[in-house]
Amino acid sequence: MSDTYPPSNLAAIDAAHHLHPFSDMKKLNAEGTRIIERGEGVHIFDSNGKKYLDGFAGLWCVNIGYGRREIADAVARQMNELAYYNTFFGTTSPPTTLLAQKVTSKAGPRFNHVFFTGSGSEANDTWLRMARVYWAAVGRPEKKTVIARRNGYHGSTVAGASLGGMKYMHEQGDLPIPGIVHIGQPYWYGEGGDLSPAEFGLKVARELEEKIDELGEDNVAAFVAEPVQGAAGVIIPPATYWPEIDRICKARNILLVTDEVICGFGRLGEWFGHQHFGVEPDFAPIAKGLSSGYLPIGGLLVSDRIADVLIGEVGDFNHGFTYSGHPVCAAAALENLRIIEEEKLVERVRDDIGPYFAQKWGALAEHDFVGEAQSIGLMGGLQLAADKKTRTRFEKPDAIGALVRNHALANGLVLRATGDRMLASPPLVISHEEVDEMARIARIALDAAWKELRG
Ligand code: PXG
Repeated sequence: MSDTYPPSNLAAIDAAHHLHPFSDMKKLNAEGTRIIERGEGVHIFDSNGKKYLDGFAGLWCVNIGYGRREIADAVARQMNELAYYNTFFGTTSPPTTLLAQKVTSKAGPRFNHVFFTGSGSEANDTWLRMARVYWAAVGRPEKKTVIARRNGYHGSTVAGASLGGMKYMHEQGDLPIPGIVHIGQPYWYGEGGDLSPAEFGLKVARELEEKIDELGEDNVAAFVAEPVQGAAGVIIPPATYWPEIDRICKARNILLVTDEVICGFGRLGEWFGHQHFGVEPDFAPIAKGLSSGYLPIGGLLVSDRIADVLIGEVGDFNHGFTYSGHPVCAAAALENLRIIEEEKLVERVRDDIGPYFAQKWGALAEHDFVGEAQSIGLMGGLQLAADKKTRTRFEKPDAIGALVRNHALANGLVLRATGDRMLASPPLVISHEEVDEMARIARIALDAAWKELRG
């Protein structure tokens, strides 16, 4: 039990007072929450002392692993020096400004500015407004509509959830808001039918062109997508997809937004996902791996095309958050980026642990239960299938994913389930032996679930 927070009845207190995100509270309260007390490297420990390999890096974010003293020290130093100051009225703090320099230096020549936020959702809200401000400033105020994707995830604020394409989110709270429309996702396994992945990639990319035609190019501000869909199930687009999207956005003068909240900071073996796919976005929301989740901080990378107009023509952009550029969060992020650089974690994902993970995760495709096992960098998606030969899916996908996840958990591995897909996104510091361990437990979980289902 934690010495700092001693009550032994935390689960009861939690049930009485705490509403959890994306949770059926009646069910959760009946089952009781798991209380996670400690983290070290790629492992977390619950209040019963049970150890788990965290194959999900918290929530896609703990890129440098748990328990890094350097971050705690940097945070304590900054808190003692200056715990808070804002960036609104002509002020900044040293770590905030240095973080702006550092993070833009990793994003390639087109990005020289960042707008800080407290989260990925706020970063998405920020570009939605900034894109419309940009088009108005260049004399195209009618370019307002944004095209996003079915099953995209861009956060939980009103704009974030509207940009996202999760039906179960739109159903709550009267979303999406006007001015946001959705096209298909490059999910070949589930939706590609008889087309080859390459053909399907082109087909769904061209839905963007069709939607632009339908709306009128003069009315469309931007297209937003995650380089690889995360929450939807680690959906890795066919190789034909991104080059076609990039071509269409350029040809039709539509801003391209790559939401890098998950893919940024080494997850795909490059600093940012758009670099992996070789596309040229105008905006890139960031969060998660920016601080490895040690403190909440996000931001919006703003390309020169936009920044030049914003700075040169717009004047005040009437937008910002109390915690935009929070000095302590910035100090944590700065130290996190120093660690990623010093330990060459991005290169490690590209050249060493990413390929090793691909081998071990990919081998899970041999299982009777697994239709497809794909990965990119340290992001893995496992498609469960009722009949892998015919790509037939289970009738109750949520139940199947939850079954595998629960068996993994019981055996000491955290994986996330999205419907009938199992998701992995371990810390970038994971060792080869720990990848072996992940694959070993995943296989045990698949076997146990298979036995439960098929006897
Ligand atoms: N964009 C992307 C691509 C994300 O994955 C956000 C924006 C929003 O970031 P904030 O910091 O506002 O949460 C995210 C967040 C899941 C899950 O179940 C994924 C996220 C958040 C919560 C749950 O996979 N991603």
